[in-house]
Amino acid sequence: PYTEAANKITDDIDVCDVAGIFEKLKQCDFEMFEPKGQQQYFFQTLFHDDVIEAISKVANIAADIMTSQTPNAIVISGCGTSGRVAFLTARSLNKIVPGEKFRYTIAGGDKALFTSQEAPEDNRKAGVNDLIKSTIDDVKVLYIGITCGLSAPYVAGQLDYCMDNLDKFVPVIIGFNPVYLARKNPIYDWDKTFYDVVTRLERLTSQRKGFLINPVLGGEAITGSSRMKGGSITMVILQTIFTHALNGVLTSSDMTSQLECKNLLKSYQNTCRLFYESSTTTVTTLMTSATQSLKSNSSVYYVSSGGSGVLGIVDSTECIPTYGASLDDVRGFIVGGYGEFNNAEGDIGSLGKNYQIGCDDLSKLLKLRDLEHNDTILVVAKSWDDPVLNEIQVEKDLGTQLKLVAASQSNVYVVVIDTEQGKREKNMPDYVAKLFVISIDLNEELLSENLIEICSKWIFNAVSTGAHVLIGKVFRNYMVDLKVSNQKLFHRSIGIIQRFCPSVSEQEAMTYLLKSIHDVTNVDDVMHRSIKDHVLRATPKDKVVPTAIVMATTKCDVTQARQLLSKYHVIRDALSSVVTP
Ligand code: F1P
Repeated sequence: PYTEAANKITDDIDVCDVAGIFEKLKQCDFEMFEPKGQQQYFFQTLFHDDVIEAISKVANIAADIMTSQTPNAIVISGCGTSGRVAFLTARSLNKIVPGEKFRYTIAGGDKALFTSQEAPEDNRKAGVNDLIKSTIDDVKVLYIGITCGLSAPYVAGQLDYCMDNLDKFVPVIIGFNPVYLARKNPIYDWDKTFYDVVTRLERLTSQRKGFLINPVLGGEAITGSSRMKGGSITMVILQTIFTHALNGVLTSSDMTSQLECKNLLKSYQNTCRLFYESSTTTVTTLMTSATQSLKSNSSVYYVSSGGSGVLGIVDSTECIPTYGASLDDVRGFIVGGYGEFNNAEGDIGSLGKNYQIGCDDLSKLLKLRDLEHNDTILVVAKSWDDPVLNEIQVEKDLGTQLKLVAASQSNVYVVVIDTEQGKREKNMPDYVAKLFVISIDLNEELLSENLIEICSKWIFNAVSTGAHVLIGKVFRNYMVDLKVSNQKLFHRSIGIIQRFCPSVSEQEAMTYLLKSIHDVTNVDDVMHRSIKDHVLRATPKDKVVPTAIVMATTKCDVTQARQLLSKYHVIRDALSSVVTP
């Protein structure tokens, strides 16, 4: 699948310096709008007529629901980053559309907004139950399921349920593979695969009873890391649908409607270009600082307000399963905490520190931190009026703490993304190491908040990706130290092992993976177990895939492989010692 394919642009990202990494991330993100390489000749991309037509049709249905008086709803749903983007979208639209019509469901519930909960992604029954629960009182529901890889069982279950109940649901799927590359692996406890379900949807599209929005984006910068381009284009598509719906789509003809959608999409493309043209120094400085922090066992903290606050939290959440990062390496905080976050289950801060997301939580955390730490604190503001800029003034609790940590080794950076060139209203507190202003000159009143928000996502994604690459968590452009925490990641791991040991078959690669997961030299006793069992055992374990790669390349046993890895601090160094170029 294209979402799991390695991208040629980032082949050697692991040996690049900050400037090189920034350049590659930029080229990869540009591909969201204009993919390079062979796929553009075979598959539809974002600006393909069919994609734009589907977006415009879905916007029409959304507009109907948004203006109707009957109890109708729009449910946006997904797993991991896709579910978090669903939440972000529902959250911001409920603020402007009366009637709380927007809902979200995410595999694993609200816990999954803050920490990775990948096992529930494989649970299609939980998907159905969550959907039924959130739409029990509704007459008509626009269901938008997001799964970048066209793969998540949680979404497959919901989609199938919608198609069984077409009198109530209009199903829409957003993903980034052609249908024939949808996942064909069996889904636990079911006789259908994702492929089966999405081909059923494809048949409905000709009758306009369902919609499929699946442009190809080109491979992710870090192979399979759909939190990056996948998450960004999901935001672009959802925001285009709903902005267009809010713009009064119902009064326009099909042609005009499609043209308007195209223009909205072009605004994002334009913003992406402007952002990358004006942010080189900002992002490379931040990447360097974040790298220093992670190298010295310190942390990277993001602080923002509103949607950018949510996006900072979303970015940090994915670092753990993607890079084997610790819970403390990268964390996000939002001005106003849960009061502002506005998730369905409310304040779940009592579940542990990773669910504590307010500025007061950060402030408490910094108070307890010894001054030896070399943290990077990144404050991203969406304008000079952004409340986060008040929050960091020294007379406030957080500001006072930041001043203290800045006096030691920690670095506090402020980025203001501004749409008005040259407008500077606030003086920064003295402790701020550097203020960056990214000016995005936009003529898009209505979209400007969304466009700035997505720029903050690109900043967070680039900083966390760059820093993890620079501390050696990536080998070539593969996330070799991923957590093997669900079916998709189990299969991705087999692919990664084969990538570095091309001589081993898929079956052999799986054998090495199982040896690593179960710590055995002979897999006879574990082979018959289900993938679900393997995943359960693998989830809490460290260095599962690197261990399997070492075994596969050197033909050693699991103990020897672990011994070799323990000699190295850096995964990349360990693997380059055994993998021949
Ligand atoms: C959902 C997801 C990703 C995450 C990881 C596990 O993927 O949670 O967001 O990064 O790859 O899967 P998808 O269903 O959107 O393809």
